[in-house]
Amino acid sequence: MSNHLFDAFRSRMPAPGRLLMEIDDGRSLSYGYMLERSAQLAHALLQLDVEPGDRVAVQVEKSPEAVLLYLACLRAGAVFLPLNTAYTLTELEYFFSDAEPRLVVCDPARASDIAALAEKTGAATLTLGRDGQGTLTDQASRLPMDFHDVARGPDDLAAILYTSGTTGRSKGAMLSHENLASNARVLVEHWRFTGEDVLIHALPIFHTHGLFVATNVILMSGASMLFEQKFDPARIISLLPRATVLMGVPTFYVRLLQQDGLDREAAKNIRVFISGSAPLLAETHRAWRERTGHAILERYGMTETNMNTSNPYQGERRAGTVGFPLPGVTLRIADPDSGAALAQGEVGMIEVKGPNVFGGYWRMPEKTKAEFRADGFFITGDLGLIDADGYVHIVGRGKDLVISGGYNIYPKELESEIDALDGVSESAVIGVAHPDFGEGVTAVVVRAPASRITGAEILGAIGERVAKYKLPKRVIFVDELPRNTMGKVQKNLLRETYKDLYTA
Ligand code: MLC
Ligand code: AMP
Repeated sequence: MSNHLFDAFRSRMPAPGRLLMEIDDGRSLSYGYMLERSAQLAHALLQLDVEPGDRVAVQVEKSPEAVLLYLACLRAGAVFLPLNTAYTLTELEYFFSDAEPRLVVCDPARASDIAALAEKTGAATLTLGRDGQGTLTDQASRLPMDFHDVARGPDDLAAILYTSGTTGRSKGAMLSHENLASNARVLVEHWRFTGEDVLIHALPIFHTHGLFVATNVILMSGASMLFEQKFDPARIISLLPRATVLMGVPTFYVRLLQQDGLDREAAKNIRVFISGSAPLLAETHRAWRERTGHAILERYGMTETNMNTSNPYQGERRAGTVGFPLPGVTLRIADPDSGAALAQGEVGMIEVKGPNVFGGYWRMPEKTKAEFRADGFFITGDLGLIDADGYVHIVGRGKDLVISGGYNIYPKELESEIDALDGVSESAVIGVAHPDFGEGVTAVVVRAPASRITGAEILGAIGERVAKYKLPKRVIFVDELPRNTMGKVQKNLLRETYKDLYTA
């Protein structure tokens, strides 16, 4: 047996001397170097007793070495478990206890705190810094530069990515080698990637977009990337003439439009601009076309399913739509309650099936069962319709979720944290239109009787426990929350009341 995903990359790999990444610190890294260094890291994993199927939890700053570690995990048969660098120790403690990793790799600056947490679940802790240095690299640098990849079949796990849930507890989405390989193959074909492409990679590499959509597509086409530690709009403009593709969340495009240097001349070498992870406003699509002459290609995916739909490469890229189901993906619009298929044009639950769709949530068979129909379709929680020309439109969400700058925030998690504070009676967290982040997390809070708790105090208290990007941009105090006759908080009324909060 072969190693399903890594062999797929290998089969498309160019000559060892070809460039894989040019990094913003001036370094360049070839395909040959990637093979040698990921082999050394894979040896190190085996030395650390990582066995096939063991989880390797990784919370490190973006660096080329972090990508090599992902590849080493694949080659060693381990399950890669990337974690947002913004996660607090409270959040990490939950992930470690749930996933029970064999090994935790973290930034040197956080090593002592994280090692103490990891120890509780019996995991060893090694470090990997932004500059690529750390105890893991030290150990790997003494090991052989070739490695016999551990056999892994299509259904074996390649990665677990945690996604928050409507109940406030995060769930680990289990992604197989074939989930990732099939999607990367389809995207390479659909978006016409070749070995000549140069992608500007400015996304974080701990979520689906930057890790699988961007990185896997490059590896699957033998192309290269300009690998940026951070999204810096002025720098992205300066890189455009040397690149052929940019992938980003809508906030990237909104911020780039604020740059003077964005024009047709700057964008003339670009083959395609791709957007996803959150809705791209039709207004941004139009403004981009006016400035650059390019219609942004919008696609739709999620952690559990990888990419589901895409606007066409050739053909009309329609603003406000996410295009057509990708080859191999079946998408239907169903009645949210019964699951019965709805007629074309009707709004309902978006459900998908295909080789891209994950196998289930880690150690949560009941939650997994609840999110699949009996005939195998996954219930995305997104509401949409298919128009007369077959374009899929996302018109809302059946799940209580806020997407801010491409990051998902589940209100339930924040409400539980806020409600637990002394001085708070209850709260409702909503998303409100925000010019930069798309939606701004907003907390509407009812104080407890005689309490004088302030917004700053609330943010200070929960800021110790949840990642910074989840924190409400505003806290609003009210006497009571609007409720329907069943006693349920009417978030639609709150969203309406505060709709101009960030734009007025
Ligand atoms: C940063 N902050 C955010 C935020 N990002 N707040 C809300 N939403 C966000 N997305 C906070 C910071 O902590 C900081 O707080 C303040 O906002 C200002 O930070 P900044 O310097 O403006 O932020 P920046 O570092 O520039 O980050 C913005 C960003 C980043 C848009 C570049 O959020 C980003 O890279 N987003 C991409 C997320 C992504 O990859 N999503 C894909 C998920 S996969 P303070 O208090 O310090 O001022 C998926 C599936 C699919 O969804 O289909 O792809
Ligand atoms: P995540 O759980 O982080 O993978 O986020 C997935 C969610 O992001 C989806 O369920 C959608 O709600 C949303 N999403 C992704 N791409 C788009 C898009 N192009 N338009 C609208 N929503 C999107």
